[in-house]
Amino acid sequence: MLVVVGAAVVDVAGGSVVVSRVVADVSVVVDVVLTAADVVVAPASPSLEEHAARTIKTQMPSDVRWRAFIPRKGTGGPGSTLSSRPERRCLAYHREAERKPSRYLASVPRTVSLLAVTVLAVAASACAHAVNGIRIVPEPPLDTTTTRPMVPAAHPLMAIELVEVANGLEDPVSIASTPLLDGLFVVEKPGRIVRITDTDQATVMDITARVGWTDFEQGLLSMAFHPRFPEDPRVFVTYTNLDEDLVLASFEWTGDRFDITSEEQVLLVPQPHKYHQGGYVTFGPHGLLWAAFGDGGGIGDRYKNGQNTETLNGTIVRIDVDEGAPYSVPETNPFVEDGGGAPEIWAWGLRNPWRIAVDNGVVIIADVGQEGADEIDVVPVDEPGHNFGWSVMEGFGCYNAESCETDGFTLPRLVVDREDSCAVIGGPVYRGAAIPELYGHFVWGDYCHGWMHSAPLTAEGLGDEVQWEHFIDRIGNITTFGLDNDGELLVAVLDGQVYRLVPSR
Ligand SMILES: [Ca+2]
Repeated sequence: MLVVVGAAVVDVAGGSVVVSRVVADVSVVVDVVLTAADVVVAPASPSLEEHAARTIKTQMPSDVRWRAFIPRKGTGGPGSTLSSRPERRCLAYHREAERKPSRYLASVPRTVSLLAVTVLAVAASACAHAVNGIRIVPEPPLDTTTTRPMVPAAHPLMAIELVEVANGLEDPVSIASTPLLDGLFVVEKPGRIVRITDTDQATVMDITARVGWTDFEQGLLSMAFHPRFPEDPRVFVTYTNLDEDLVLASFEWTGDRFDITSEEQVLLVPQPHKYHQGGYVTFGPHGLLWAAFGDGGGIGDRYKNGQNTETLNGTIVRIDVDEGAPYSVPETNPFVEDGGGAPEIWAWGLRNPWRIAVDNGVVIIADVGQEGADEIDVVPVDEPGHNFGWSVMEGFGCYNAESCETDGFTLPRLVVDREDSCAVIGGPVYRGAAIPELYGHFVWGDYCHGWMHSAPLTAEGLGDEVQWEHFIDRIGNITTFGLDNDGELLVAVLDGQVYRLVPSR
């Protein structure tokens, strides 16, 4: 059995499949002839080299695209050892399959890497008769099912480019903008906000002396301008204070900076541990403030905050910062009328919702998981009271339970497979003009692996996931997405850069 994935020109002749030539800078498998019965088609992956993916035109009669992934020339792969002698060629396949998986893992997504190795192993197997004395051991069969449909072949977007907007930032973790002020505002985790314009990069708030952080997930974490800014000059931020508890506070804009003497504390969320602050703050319909808080840490919800509705740990909070001192709660919050939990809570059962998006009638929560899966949860903005299940559940499975009924829990719309991720970074819903193909898409990425994906908002929540590896190389440690004043998409990486994403056609 040959799993054919990737980029090659394939001919069909007399019921056999001839992998006869490979495009451009992809090295070559010559004349591997198999019968159709020997071949299984894997879902074409958009994570292949975009060049090669565009070049492949051959369609099989079944309207299935046939591809083969072959490593590049000049990297020690079979292309560099090709010979007219079948024995040498097969030996090269064999060696490649046996010895080189790590190189593929470094250069392409894991799934594709494994498939590539499998192709090589099976290619070796297919011509084992020519390699006397060498035992060929193919990789185990692969599960070729996928929950990530490929980008439609007709997709006109060929690439997305990163245009550097700023660099030299210290641990940028949040990006904000407001139409009434030029530039971007970037949160540096140690406790600063930096304003970035076309001509300047200046610190406009520095509360490093008030920010306590002894571990990675703490610090100044996010900011959001009041929706009536600058009539209401407040920006709302979250940070871990010197007691390492999470603070939601406001500061006032003075015209060229935020006045740190104007701080008003809105919420204090005690943190039992150093991890899982969540900490995102944003505004939604009717000018209400939304904030996402993590379970407070400890592996596996040690403090059992996920299902504890008396604490704000592990919840989405919705409050009104225009009424009350320092806030009031809308009467439609789930525990306002009948009790049973903190009145600020809008939803709960979350582990580490580092980012949420409140957009166009829905709330999208990117909740970083413990072990099995990160979640993307999507619920209507006018449906308070969802319980997302942590830590009874993680993703679609049980976590702190031998068995669990899903009754009463809102299951994720999508889970991010941990095979190729470590922490989901939720973004906004893109509504800019530069990349119309992505209009209305919710965007997310992975902190460790630097990939970006998106999916369109639909009546059901989210449509088919689009893997951007087709469009753009992986980047560094993605910490946050953001939007500029024009609604165009930005992304920041921990190394200190902020990029604008622009199309290339
Ligand atoms: Ca959940």
